[in-house]
Amino acid sequence: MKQLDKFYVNGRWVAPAACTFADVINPATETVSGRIALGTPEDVDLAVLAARRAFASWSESSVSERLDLLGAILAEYTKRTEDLADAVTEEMGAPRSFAGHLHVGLGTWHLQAAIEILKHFQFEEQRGATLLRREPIGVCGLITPWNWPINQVAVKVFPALATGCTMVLKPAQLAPYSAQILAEILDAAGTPAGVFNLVQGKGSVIGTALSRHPDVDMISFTGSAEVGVQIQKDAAETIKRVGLELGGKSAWIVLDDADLAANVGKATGAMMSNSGQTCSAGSRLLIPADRVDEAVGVARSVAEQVAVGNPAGNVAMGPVVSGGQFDVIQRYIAKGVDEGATLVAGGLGRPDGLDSGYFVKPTVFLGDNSMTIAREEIFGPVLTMIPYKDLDEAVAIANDSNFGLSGYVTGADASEATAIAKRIRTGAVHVNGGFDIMAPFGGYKRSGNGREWGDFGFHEFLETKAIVGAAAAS
Ligand code: TAP
Repeated sequence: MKQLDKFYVNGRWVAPAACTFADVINPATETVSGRIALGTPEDVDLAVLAARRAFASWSESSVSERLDLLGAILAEYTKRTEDLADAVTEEMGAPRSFAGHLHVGLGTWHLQAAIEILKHFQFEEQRGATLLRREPIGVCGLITPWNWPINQVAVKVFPALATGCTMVLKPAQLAPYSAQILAEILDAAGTPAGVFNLVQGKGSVIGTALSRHPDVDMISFTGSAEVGVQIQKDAAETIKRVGLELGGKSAWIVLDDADLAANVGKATGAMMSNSGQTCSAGSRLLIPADRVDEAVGVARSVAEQVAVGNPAGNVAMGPVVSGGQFDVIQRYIAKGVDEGATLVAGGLGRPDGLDSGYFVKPTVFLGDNSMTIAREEIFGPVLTMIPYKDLDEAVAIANDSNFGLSGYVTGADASEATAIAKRIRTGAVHVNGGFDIMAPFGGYKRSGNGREWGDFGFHEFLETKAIVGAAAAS
């Protein structure tokens, strides 16, 4: 039983201001795996004060000092990868091998990317008579969700460190373990006191206190649109920058060619990974109307073969994160049936043989884009297949969404797929499974306003200063 009863503030593990605790539930067993202390606004004040004091020197640190620190963090992170993977499996239920390779792997890759970018990043640039300087924005409040707990923390903490910012991290209550280990890693790497601070607790308390805090210069938030709206309201009074990475309802367009069956299979499998709890998941699968039967047959067969079970074992899909999330997903599945969508695979209830744990059946519907299951983010292993008559209609359906996070186009002709990708109004489109750790990640429309990953992630944490008429560097 884990006991997280200290916060990391000003380079030390300190007792919280008040002694209130919350249980952490293992979603595979529904049993209590540990307890975390719940912070108060007083804890936030101390952490922000530490970050403010540390900003004076860290913002002036040299690139080589920051590279030394990031290198030391990479060494410590590498030592703790097994612990991190165990933590992710325990806190949010990702299969252990998947947690190790992808959840923890993404943290390594983002850290390596930050190091490479920092080596060459132009913090100063002479443009005519003006010296442009990119300066750290200041003290940052980082608020993260539970679904990719290390990745979401990594894409904020590493660029913030690299650009000379100081920070207070508030991870999701449901997934506190991996963030706590990350704080231990930063401590072991010798992060200067106050540069990184961690306060655990409720979003409505810690998140609100950070968003409203007069001495926090920026909030970087990943999570739901509803909370994103609230944070913007809370931050408005102090005019702080608010970076938002929100939800999605991304379309995956399968082109009408010889690769159709293989691509429907890939899209269905991808939807079920991480139990469908991925903001950029291709949760609307757009298929040619005259090949519906073939596509439905492939999707059914793939969904029915997904091995669901104890994430410690050799499974493709573990549980969803919590009882609350399980109930939300069940309601969406019921709504899909009520609204007349055809159930292709899965459905209500747990998979056969699983009587406890928050396990959901890999579920596929055939429906249309007006249905709730096509319009709202379910955040579970539920795929909605939608037929299209021609490519103009496919693009129109893809763009007919309040969200604009991601998109996918797969087909034999990469040029044709790329031309379609250009017409989709989202922050990213993946052609034939393309993946790039340096590519910017973020959304159009209600999917947010920022761009993380790669050098775009650095710009999130920088202010631009113009020194007009600056003396040329000697
Ligand atoms: P949320 O409920 O929005 O929670 C995200 C974080 O915000 C948590 O740490 C939460 O704390 C905190 N929070 C809650 N209320 C707050 C408030 N009033 N002020 C400040 N912070 C507050 O999201 P979730 O359920 O954890 O994650 C799922 C959502 O995140 C989905 O919509 C998903 O699409 C989105 N997401 C987006 C992306 C990108 S990059 N676009 C990536 C991953 C996830 P508690 O832990 O106490 O609730």
